[in-house]
Amino acid sequence: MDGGLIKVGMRVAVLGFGLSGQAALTFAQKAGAWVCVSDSGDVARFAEKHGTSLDAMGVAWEAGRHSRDFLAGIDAAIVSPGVSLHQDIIEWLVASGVPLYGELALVAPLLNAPVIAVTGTNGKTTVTTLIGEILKAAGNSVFVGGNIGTPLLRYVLSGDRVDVLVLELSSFQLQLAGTFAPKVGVLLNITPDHFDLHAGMDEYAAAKMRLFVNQQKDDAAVICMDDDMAARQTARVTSRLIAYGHGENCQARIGEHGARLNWQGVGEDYNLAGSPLDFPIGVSNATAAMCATRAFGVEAATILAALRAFAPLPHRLQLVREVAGVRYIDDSKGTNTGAVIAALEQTPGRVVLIAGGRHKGEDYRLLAEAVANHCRHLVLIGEAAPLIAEALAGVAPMVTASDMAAAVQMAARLAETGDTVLLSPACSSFDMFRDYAHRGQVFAAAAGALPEGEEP
Ligand code: UMA
Repeated sequence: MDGGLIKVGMRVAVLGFGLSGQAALTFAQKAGAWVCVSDSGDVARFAEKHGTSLDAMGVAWEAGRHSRDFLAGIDAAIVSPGVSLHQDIIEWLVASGVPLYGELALVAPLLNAPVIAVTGTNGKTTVTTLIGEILKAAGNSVFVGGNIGTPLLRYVLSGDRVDVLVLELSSFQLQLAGTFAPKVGVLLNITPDHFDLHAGMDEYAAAKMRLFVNQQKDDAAVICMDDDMAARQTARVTSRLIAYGHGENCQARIGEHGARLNWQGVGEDYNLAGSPLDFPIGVSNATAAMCATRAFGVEAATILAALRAFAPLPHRLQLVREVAGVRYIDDSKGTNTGAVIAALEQTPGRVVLIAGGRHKGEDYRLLAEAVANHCRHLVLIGEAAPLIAEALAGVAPMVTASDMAAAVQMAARLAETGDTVLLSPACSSFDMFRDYAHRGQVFAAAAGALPEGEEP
């Protein structure tokens, strides 16, 4: 197999052995490299989960740390997205002249189909899924992957050939992207997130902008002008800019229930009234997808039909129960302050907000205005509960719950008729749950277990 940057006989270390790292191991082995694995996770758990199979394959491994002794003498390191670049071992590897490759850097020289790639703090999964659906409706064979769950290396390893790859890309994946260049790149927004692994907002924005740096002049850069930080980045774009948003100068101008796209001098109307995407963020996401697929050559009528047929994704502002006049909404994917603010702004009536989980370095004071305007009460869970309580002291009344079931029961007692109990945590889930989907399922189960009862 042609391994591109990974050559026969190279000594390669895979850093981080999750979904990406496992695909990277197979890829590097198939490319003929000698491969070892280094994972900083708990030694006993790693040994139990992976030790036997790695030993059987003759793959050297270490867990519990990334050590110089173990990594000495390697020719290249394949770095998983969750591995922070701000750690001594990375600095040491760089100083030792060891090239660091992310998944995108590895696949860039090997891709056999054009790519549409989506990044942004919030909305990536929805827009990526929408683009995939539109392209399928237009008769294309499509691989949808990346941060959405299937490593891109799995596609390369499969030997498949599709018409187009649609990728959701995180800032972590874009950091070590090498020569990767999408035919169409989409930037939705840049609001604070992931300060556990990024040094700050500038580094985070710079990582997102790597999406566009290797594009050719006739490639397309679809960027949302409603987001200040994203709009400011357009000065750095050298490919074909397709600006969308509410502003007069946008090529795709968002209205109340849809958007008007100016395409080669002709105005095209995309009316989403009455469809599942007919709410402010839904229309914005739909507009991003319409610009991306129109730039890819899909006909307007096909795009509109696919947009109108789209079913919303789970754990994103998903209504899971209505009982005693109170709506229970699962927005477990709301893992940063920007997502929570958007969720609160879109929820009618007063909200009892369940928030908290694993802290990712964000400043929860950013929530103050939206919480003051929309929340009747806060119910805090998880490791970040004390930090959120401190940041929002005096903004809204609050209680702390020990687990999700208790949080939902407390929220049910605090909510009044017409209110919404909203799970939108502003944090990751890993302190209490397997992942955000598991957190959403536990929330829905707890809401489902509430007695029918009287109106509150
Ligand atoms: N690890 C180390 N060293 C470190 C940190 C972690 O060895 O310094 C180890 C951990 O012990 C663990 C492994 O790395 O064993 C986990 O690797 P990873 O965090 O890179 O995760 P993967 O399982 O490879 O999944 C990654 C993406 N995860 C992250 O970016 C954190 C998945 O996105 C993605 O679906 C998958 O690749 C396939 O492409 C998830 C995610 O949470 C959904 N993304 C973040 C988000 O959406 O907010 C960015």
